[in-house]
Amino acid sequence: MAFPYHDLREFMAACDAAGEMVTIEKELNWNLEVGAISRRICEIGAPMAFMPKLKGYSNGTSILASPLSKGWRNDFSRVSIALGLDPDTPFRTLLREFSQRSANPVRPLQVAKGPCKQNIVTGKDIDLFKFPAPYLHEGDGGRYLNTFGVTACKDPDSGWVNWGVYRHMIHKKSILGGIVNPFQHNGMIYYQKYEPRGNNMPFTLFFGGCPSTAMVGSMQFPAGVSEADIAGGLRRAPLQLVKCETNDMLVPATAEIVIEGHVRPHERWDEGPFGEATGYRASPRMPRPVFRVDCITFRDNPIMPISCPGVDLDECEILFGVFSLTTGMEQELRDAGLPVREVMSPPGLKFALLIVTVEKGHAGIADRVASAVRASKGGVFFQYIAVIDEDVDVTSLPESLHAVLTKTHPVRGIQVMPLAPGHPLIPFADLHDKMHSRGASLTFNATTPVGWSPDQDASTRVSFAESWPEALRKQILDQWQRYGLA
Ligand SMILES: Cc1cc2nc3c(=O)[nH]c(=O)nc-3n(C[C@H](O)[C@H](O)[C@H](O)COP(=O)(O)O)c2cc1C
Ligand SMILES: [Mn+2]
Repeated sequence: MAFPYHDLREFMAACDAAGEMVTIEKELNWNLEVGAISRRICEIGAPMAFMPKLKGYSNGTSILASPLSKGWRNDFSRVSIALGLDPDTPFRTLLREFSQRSANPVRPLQVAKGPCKQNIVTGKDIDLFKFPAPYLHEGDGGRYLNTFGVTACKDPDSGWVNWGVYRHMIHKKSILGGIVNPFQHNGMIYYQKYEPRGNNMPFTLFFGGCPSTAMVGSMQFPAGVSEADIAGGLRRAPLQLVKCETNDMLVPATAEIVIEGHVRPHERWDEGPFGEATGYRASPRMPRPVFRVDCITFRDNPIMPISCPGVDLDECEILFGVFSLTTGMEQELRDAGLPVREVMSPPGLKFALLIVTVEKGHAGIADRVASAVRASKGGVFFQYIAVIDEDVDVTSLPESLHAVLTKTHPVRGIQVMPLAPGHPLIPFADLHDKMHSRGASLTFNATTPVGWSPDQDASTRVSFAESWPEALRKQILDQWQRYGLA
């Protein structure tokens, strides 16, 4: 394993060696076929697919489908490989490793040149259709060139450059459209800094490079924090970045494709709909910002990574929903001084539910946790928050739900927040709510009320680990083979 990876290709080689990549030699159609394969990979936990032969494309371009979406039954082997770890690394270890590395950022190095400059196209020669943008799901509003690229934009006041993964549809040969949410960092920068001042916002969208770049782009870190530094932390070595051709932002020198351009203030074209990471086509075709392309640079034979969202895991859910929200919310709750044990945004639930286990005996703890979650950037995503005071295994959804649904009083244990912040992909939100980033939220209080005595009102969990003396359990485990039950 050549860790840290210098580019997407070295990561592909590592996955190939671990049986986590298949090259599909058959010619595939970018029109629905690529999307269907990519989606099914996520649903059954198959290897990622390298697709070098695409109908109508003989220009050396190819697709890498579902690069990190192996998260089936808590098996995140491709996330492990991306971090240079054993593919069998347990889920909790992986979460801890991710937290620890992202807390130790490494600043990038600027280099003078790189393979991403092997081909440079500007002006009338720009044609986004030269890249095999797939038409992913039936019902999508167009061909989505970007489902796993990283968009960089710069805060004009502080100079902070944000990297984020936000999808883009092709409108025309040199024009993309995308969803720019006001609660995300690209939205904060565009709507609060460029648009009110009447200025164009330069952007750069890149694909490929070390997989840590798309990982950090999919994750949230505090405003002002450069995702490039965190990528350095994840790979434990600085990224090598080169300057763009038409703006002063820096991108990975080994990126496969780099698209530079600008977003005009107040310009909106109809974009979408799209099959989203909530597992629904959830937001209608509507006017959204327009990304005008000024320059494209790319490697010879560029590989375009794609993600095909849907029910039961995808890159957005795994990287953002599970890894980023779980570790980010845990940090925020600890920073708020709350007696938190573990936090989990469970895989498969599309960041609809946040589970928090807490120490026993703290009055009002469920409301305090829920308020802290709501106050944070990530809180926008959770419609349900469950606070539990038992030592449940938060990586087991049945075990967690057992506690939530048995210990929450259906009337007294529920707290509803009718006007909570939300995002436009929440299926139950009406159009007005979607347009105004409004949701609604509910807290399950599955904690034992303070003052309930363990042998009177309170219930005690019953399980092998909790209901027999340790010495007896050890004796039984030691003899298990002899019972003939192994
Ligand atoms: C494949 C994929 C597609 C995504 N698409 C979008 C999107 O279109 N809009 C969006 O706001 N977030 C999208 N996300 C989630 C963001 O990447 C994530 O919230 C990240 O934290 C955003 O970066 P920021 O915190 O710097 O704004 C996507 C994530 C992935 C992995
Ligand atoms: Mn950010």
